[in-house]
Amino acid sequence: MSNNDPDRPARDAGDRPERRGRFITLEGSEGVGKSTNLARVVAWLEARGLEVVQTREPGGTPRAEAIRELLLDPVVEEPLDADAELLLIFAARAQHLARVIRPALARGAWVVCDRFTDATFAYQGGGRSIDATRIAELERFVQRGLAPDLTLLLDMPVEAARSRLAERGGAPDRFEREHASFFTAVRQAYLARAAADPGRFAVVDASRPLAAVGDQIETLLDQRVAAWQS
Ligand code: Z5A
Repeated sequence: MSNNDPDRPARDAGDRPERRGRFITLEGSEGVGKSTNLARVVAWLEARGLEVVQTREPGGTPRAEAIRELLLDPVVEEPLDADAELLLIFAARAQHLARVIRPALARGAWVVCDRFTDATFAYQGGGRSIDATRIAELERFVQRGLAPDLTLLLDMPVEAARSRLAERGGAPDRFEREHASFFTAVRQAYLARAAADPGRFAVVDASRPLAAVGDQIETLLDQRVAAWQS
């Protein structure tokens, strides 16, 4: 396979050889507190003198953020086909990986990302019922073996999370307009992925007060990061 873009890092066979930093993702259904707690993860890492790149999906680069706008825009005249949605998400991810995530990991930075491919398995797989094997094909094609080292899954009942968002206010985006049953399927898909890969996932009870959630996240970071460094 040719690589004509001089900015594109060399293809990473099995990913590890060119990768020095660590990759942490935060996942969960809408309103569980990912964005709020991401700041706590970043602060914990920076307090240990680590270079941290804080980013999000869909998005993380100007072009990927433009794709995010397409995905979230609730244009009702032209519904977005589920396959088109899936491909747009992986197009944004390819750009994000090439421009931000791979270069950061290669220079030894730690990447903390608000959602990544587990969200695709949860939303497009669980929520939209797209076959997981098709999502996994795109995952292999786009990520070439790169996966998070640690995924914090913030979990809580769907209705309680949705009422947090209602309190926050603002116009609902295209996903937020989905019915509660969609988000129940998303939550179940996330929990199934966490159960299947306990070495990478840590499930956090996000229904508790913010301080308690943050404390559990810090305890998990203490345990997991210490294990990596031993
Ligand atoms: N999507 C997809 O379909 N497939 C994919 O592969 C990817 C994404 C990557 C945009 O993501 C949409 O993209 C998303 C799925 C889809 N749509 N949905 N739904 P997003 O991450 O931007 O969307 P989001 O999950 O809706 O983000 P959010 O609304 O900002 O939720 P959050 O980040 O988890 O929560 P928060 O903003 O940190 O907190 C929500 C409110 O609760 C806020 O007022 C906080 O102050 C409050 N909060 C937080 N924690 C607590 C606690 N512990 N107690 C009380 N109140 C709290």
